[in-house]
Parts: sequence; C-alpha cells; structure tokens
Amino acid sequence: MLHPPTDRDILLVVDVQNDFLPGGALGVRDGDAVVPIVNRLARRYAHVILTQDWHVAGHLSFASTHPGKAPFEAIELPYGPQLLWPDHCVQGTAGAAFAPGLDIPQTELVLRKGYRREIDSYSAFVEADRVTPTGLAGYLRERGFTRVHLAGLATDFCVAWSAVDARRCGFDVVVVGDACRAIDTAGSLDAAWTRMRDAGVVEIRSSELPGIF
Ligand code: VGL
Ligand code: ZN
Repeated sequence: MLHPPTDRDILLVVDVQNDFLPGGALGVRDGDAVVPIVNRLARRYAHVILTQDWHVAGHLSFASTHPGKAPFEAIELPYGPQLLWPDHCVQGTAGAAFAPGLDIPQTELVLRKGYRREIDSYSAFVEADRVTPTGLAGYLRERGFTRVHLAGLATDFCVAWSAVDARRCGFDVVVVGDACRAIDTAGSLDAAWTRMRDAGVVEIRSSELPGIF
C-alpha cells in the first residue's frame, strides 16, 4: 500500500509545455488531457518541481539541423544514437512555455534541460551523453527527498528516462500512469515500460494515491 505523500516525497511534473500538446510542434496525442489530472494530483503534494525542455535554436536533436534528415529518424552523435525531432521547445518561444492551464502555485523549482546545443536531455537527472549531471539528484538529496513521483509528457521519453535515472540515483520512484501520455514511435512506449519495470519503477494510477480523487 502506497503511503500518502510526505515531506520526503517530490512530484516531478515533466515537460507539460505547449509544443507537446496537440497542435504543438511535437504534439503528443491526448497530451492536453494530463493538464487537469496533473493539477488535481499536485494538490496532494507539498513539494513539486516542474521540468521544462529548453533547447537553443539549431539544437542537434532537431532534424532541421541535419540536412536530408527527417523527424523520427535516428543519427549517431558522439555520445551514441539520437532520435531526431521537429524543432520544439526553443528557449523563450511560446512553444516552450508551460501549458496555459497548468496551475501548481506551490512549485518550488523549475528545472530546465536540453539547453546545450550538442547534448539532448530527456532525463531530468543526467544529459544524453550519460555523464553530465543536471544537478537535480544533489538538489533532491540535500533537501531530504527519498521518493520521486512522476507525471507529464512524454511517458516514453522524458518521463521514462527521468524515472530510470531517479532509480539509478537511489530514489524510490513512482510513475502516475494516467497522468502521462506517450509519443509512442516505433515501439518506444512498450520498450520504456520494460526499462522502467526492470529498474524498479512502480506504476500507479492517480486514484490509488490515498485521498486524491
Ligand atoms: C521529449 C522528445 C524530445 C519529452 C523532449 O519531453 O518527452 N521528447 N524532447
Ligand atoms: Zn526536446
């Protein structure tokens, strides 16, 4: 039985930004559905962090940066394979802003990621080169958090990578499944859940969190 959130629990709301909503540059199907769910979920948590995908123009994860390449193709970068995306979440643009309906006034920290042109960062903990830390693990440890709950977009990329890395950093991890939506390209959603389960990530529904709905 899951215990209710305490001062050792943090809710990490991943990338609920305009470009990931339907009609956005990298729109996630039904992505807007998470906004009211996340708003309601967040009321149960004293401590909330938002992540914000925050790329420079000409980012190496953009297909447009690589002549002849199309979104959803993969290329090799010095740190390994990189899936290419439509230009999205460019710093300071409307697409990079949080969804207008997102309403979590107690948010304590906004963590931006993916701001180095040469390195993508799905994970809120370690960039895609797998060695550059974002600083979040140290922040959470110093604050005394031991369990990370995740919700947001997209299940199979930024949520999954963050969840697995949170486990690697030694945190208990809970993904609130119905508060996430997926891109689901080339089997990525099934693969992500396999990696999360293998890492010891627990999946719950928001209705299972004591006293929410
Ligand atoms: C994301 C692809 C590229 C995400 C971010 O938030 O899941 N996916 N950048
Ligand atoms: Zn991105």
